[in-house]
Amino acid sequence: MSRNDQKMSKDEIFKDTDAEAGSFEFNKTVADVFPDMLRRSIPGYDASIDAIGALAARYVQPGTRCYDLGCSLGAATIAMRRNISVPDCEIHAVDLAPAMVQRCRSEVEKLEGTTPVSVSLADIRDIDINHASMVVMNYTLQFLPVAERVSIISRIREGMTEGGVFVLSEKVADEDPAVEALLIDLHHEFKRSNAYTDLEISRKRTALENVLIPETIATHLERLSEAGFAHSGVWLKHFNFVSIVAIR
Ligand code: GEK
Repeated sequence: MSRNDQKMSKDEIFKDTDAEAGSFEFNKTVADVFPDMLRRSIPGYDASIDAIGALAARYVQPGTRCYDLGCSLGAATIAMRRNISVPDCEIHAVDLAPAMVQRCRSEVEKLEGTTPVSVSLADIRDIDINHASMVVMNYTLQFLPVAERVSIISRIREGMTEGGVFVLSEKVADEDPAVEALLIDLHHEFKRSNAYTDLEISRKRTALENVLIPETIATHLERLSEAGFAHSGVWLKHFNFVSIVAIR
């Protein structure tokens, strides 16, 4: 399956739903429309997946593991698998949502290639990370409690091989309130241009409140440095969405 082959059912979740329906959940309804939702909602999403492929070709070391943490339907897993050019690697994809894991497994089964892939239903906070030359958290850390983020990043760094790469993509907040307001506005304009209505945008925003908690770029870079990553930097920024690369 490629990005372009993924079944693209249209995301209309917040079109008819009552605004008071509750917090956002990664359930079957979301899984069914997920590729469409991500592409119409996250500026830079496709670029992040392309870069994960390019980084896999460059950084994955023979005989090591690759992790896709918060894999959803496996777009990053598929990008890694297509681009790993060294022998004896394994890819471990992990997600907490049963609907995501079920669909991810069926997408992975369709893949050709030699690198074995396991898809696990698990909480990122409970898994072991060992001998990893590549770890991806593509728009996932933002859903974990802020207080637990430092220990997750430290465990990732500890489980990585020397010279391994960590890709961290996130929605971020800006320190400057005026810039923050502008970036939110530009993001909403991006969504309107992708055929979401104002009502859908505002309902989704309410549903994500206290579920998706963005931090500043400075906070992410400081945390990576404190966790012991030798190098880190933003390689992609589109409005209030970034992708950071860190090297152990
Ligand atoms: C992509 N990376 O297409 N443990 C495991 N999974 C979790 C946890 C947790 N504690 N919390 C949330 N998730 C994908 C996109 S989506 C991004 C990632 C978005 C999972 C959750 O179930 C969902 O599948 C994923 O993280 C976030 O590149 O929806 O904006």
